[in-house]
Amino acid sequence: MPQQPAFTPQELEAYHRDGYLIVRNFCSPEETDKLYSTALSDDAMSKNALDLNDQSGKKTRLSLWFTPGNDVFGYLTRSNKMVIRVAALLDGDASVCHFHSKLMQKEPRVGGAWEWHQDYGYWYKNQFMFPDQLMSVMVALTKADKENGCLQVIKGSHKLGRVNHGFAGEQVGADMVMVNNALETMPLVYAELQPGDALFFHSNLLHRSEANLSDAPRWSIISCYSLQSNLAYNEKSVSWKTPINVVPDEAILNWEASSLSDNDFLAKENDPALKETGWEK
Ligand SMILES: O=C(O)CCC(=O)C(=O)O
Repeated sequence: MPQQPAFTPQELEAYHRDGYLIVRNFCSPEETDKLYSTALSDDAMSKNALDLNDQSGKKTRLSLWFTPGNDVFGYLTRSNKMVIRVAALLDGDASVCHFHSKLMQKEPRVGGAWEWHQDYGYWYKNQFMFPDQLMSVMVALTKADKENGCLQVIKGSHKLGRVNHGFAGEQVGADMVMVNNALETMPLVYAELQPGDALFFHSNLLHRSEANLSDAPRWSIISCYSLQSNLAYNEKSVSWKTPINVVPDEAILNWEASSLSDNDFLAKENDPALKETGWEK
């Protein structure tokens, strides 16, 4: 049976104009429940969590791994519905590869902020050549709204190209002169998501999020993708240049899933680059 096109022409136009696109109900309630309950219960996820300080010293927690495996998150990131959408949005015909995924764990009342940045502000140091061949997909595992620190984006800011970035706490932050100029010029949008919604965004889209001062957790998974044609001259991991082994969507719910302990998690203390220059997203 021929595949449905991943997006309508209007959706593609919106992504290229705005630098992001929200797909509501990208994951069904059953898929979202399975992902969230695995995230909460799998020991490997909490054992491999990194706490990063924002500028005010508030901690934000994440676990990051490179190779998408045969676990429920691997099935999500390798699912046909994900890969065909990413392929439709990236600039080129080469195979889609998975750079890394992160489980973002913004805990109630403590989950720290993310400073204004472009993902390519981090990935430039990995020497990826083409920002139009890089993107991220955030899938909400809980609701994300203004109260619990949802992502904020500057609509259309991917068209600025990469702006300068420096350090902000243990994070990398964009030059605030350019951010303020962008805020004067383009709309600020709160990307509020319901569990299961997905936000697809360009690697040069300026975005941030505030601390989670609410009583509700704000958990999400962010997967970052590149095309095989996009060489990274300073990146040690290998999944970014390995075409994704795509699985059917039903794998998320129905295939036997292995533990996350098989994943190649990033460890803050073991990575000399992290010690020297801040963490690698
Ligand atoms: O999860 C968040 O609030 C922000 C994360 C983020 O900006 C990123 O990973 O690029």
